[in-house]
Amino acid sequence: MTDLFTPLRLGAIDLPNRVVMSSLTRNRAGADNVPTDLMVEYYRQRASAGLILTEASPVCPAGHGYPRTPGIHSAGQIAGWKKVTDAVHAAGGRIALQLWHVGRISHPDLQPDAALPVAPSAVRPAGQAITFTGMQDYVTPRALETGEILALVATYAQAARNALAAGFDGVEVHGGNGYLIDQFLRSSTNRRSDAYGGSIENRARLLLEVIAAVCAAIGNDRVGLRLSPVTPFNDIADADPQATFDFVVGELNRFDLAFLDILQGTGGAPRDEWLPFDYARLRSIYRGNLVLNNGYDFASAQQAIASGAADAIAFGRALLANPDLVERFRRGAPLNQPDYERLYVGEEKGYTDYPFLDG
Ligand code: 8OZ
Repeated sequence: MTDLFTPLRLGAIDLPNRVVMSSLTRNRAGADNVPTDLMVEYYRQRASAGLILTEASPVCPAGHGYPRTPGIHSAGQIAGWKKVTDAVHAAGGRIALQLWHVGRISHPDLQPDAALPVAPSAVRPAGQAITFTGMQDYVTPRALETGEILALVATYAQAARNALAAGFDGVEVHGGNGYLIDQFLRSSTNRRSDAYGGSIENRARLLLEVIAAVCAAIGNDRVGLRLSPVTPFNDIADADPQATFDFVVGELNRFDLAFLDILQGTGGAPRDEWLPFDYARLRSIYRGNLVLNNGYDFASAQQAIASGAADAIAFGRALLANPDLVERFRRGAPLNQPDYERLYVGEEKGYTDYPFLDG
């Protein structure tokens, strides 16, 4: 029987098990958003996961929207990530970098030259940005001009090449959670009248061009994609998420990606409060490897694999708090609980100090 401990090949990446570490923002990068030695230790500790997906990593300076998020656009950042990938590989693991651009979820205080954040349309998000001087209201972003999109797509491709130069086994394009690509996909944030707005086909154009460019840059068998069809995070909504994502997933088939990673549900809401969405339908449309994510425990993950609902399961909170999660699952051992006060602060506390089973 296929279960979480059955090896799996995702494109060019061979996983010894189907426990994937979900991308988790932790805000512990150093000066100039360079990965630190503490980050090396954090990822090294989690190398027994089948595949680590790193925290989201901005593809360019304008892609940043939070303090201390490690980029993949400078030589120093590439060198910092190389220490991470070397450590994970030396510990027997595999690691892919999540490519990120926040779009409108930023603030001039976090942008080069204090510029306005960019977005598909000048639609201001509700809520506040976390800046170096505290919380500040989001601003109305500047709508990207059609003529800027080619360079934006090329930026993702260059970031993917940077990721391979840094020793990553692959990349995951962040297409979810209300960030730039998702802002293009959704009717609530995309009011464009050019070829990148209006119909579902047009709203999906940026995503599909980014995927094509990243595949051309590093090979389709090292490229994954994160989508989150009904998460309302970052003030995003869609008139018809099922139609949008049925179309997107159908189009993705032509790229033969390493994997598609779907964040299910509606933020942290319990399962019975998730907005309606038919994930089995996506599964039936999509012909590649599917990773599902959100609130799985050992039993529900085993069930999802056994039933064929997913090929692998991504764990966020569980792997954050249990570096040896795979071994704990194997032994049926109890799990450490995450320290929610220290998700985004605390340096080593709540980060590299979670106990292993064997001390
Ligand atoms: C939590 C805090 C900041 C960013 C995401 C990259 O939700 C994030 C993120 C999560 O995808």
